[in-house]
Amino acid sequence: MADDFNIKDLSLEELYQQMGDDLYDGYQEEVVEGVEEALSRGITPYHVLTDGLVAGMDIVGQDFRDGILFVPEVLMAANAMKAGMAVLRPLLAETGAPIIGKMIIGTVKGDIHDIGKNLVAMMMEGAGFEVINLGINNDADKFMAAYNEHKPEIIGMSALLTTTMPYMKIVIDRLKSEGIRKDVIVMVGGAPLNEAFAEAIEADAYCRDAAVAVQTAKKLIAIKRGEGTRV
Ligand code: B1M
Repeated sequence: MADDFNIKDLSLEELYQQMGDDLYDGYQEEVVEGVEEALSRGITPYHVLTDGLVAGMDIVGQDFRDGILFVPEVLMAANAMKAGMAVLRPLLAETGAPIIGKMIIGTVKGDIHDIGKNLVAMMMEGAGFEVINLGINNDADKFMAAYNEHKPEIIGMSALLTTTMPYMKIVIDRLKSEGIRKDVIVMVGGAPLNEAFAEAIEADAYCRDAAVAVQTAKKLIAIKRGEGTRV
């Protein structure tokens, strides 16, 4: 961030714009500063996340797609995004809500995108779920091992590439062959997915974003426990 102005003088809209610019430029410290400034104005962590950070990352995504940004710059932006998310994570998690379920979540084999998956994990924690985050590049063995160790009600999978999304079906087929498919709720998400894909691979739900993931998890857990569909 340039030294010739004070972020405290910016309107909220200008502050978000500045955060987006800093994210785009991969300026970690400045992104953190922007997040802290927005929080100090009483903006909720959720809104700082979605209106500040995620909105900024959308621009990075568009320019990556259009060949304006390349992998090194996008990686720097991703790291700046993570620095901002690190400030928000404890705040999103500290709702004091009782644990309402357990989830394991990971990005599938061949895929190293983890920002969206981490965001889902953060929001689920904030909603009262215990979340075991398996990280990136998880094959079916890793999902199975984590399932056997933690016995979660929900398995969440993330994929950001059209080439890696089919791997979700391999994990689901493995759950079937191990005889545990009916015991666990499978939720999937990631930018290239949609409802039809989730249905085709026999996942229980496609989640467009982190907020939908939370709502869907609550709903499906309630149904699984025979508590009806109201959440
Ligand atoms: Co990559 N990349 N990338 N990338 N990258 C995309 C995905 C791409 C769409 C960019 C583009 O061309 N416009 C494109 C994929 C094209 C395609 O498959 N059709 C692409 C490509 C091609 C690649 C490489 C192949 C580039 C190369 O090497 N030539 C390479 C692949 C590496 C690999 O995985 N093997 C690559 C690498 C990278 C970086 C390492 C530089 C970096 C990742 C850093 C990181 O994650 N730590 C990166 C990034 C940052 C992106 C973009 C720009 C942004 C992704 C992101 O973080 N979005 C992305 C463009 C885009 O998506 N518009 C792109 C923000 C995040 C909050 O959103 O992840 O969608 P998202 O998550 C959302 C929802 O999707 C949903 O909720 C989240 C929060 O609301 N959701 C879930 C996600 N997971 C969920 C799981 C759930 C539920 C909901 O479980 C229940």
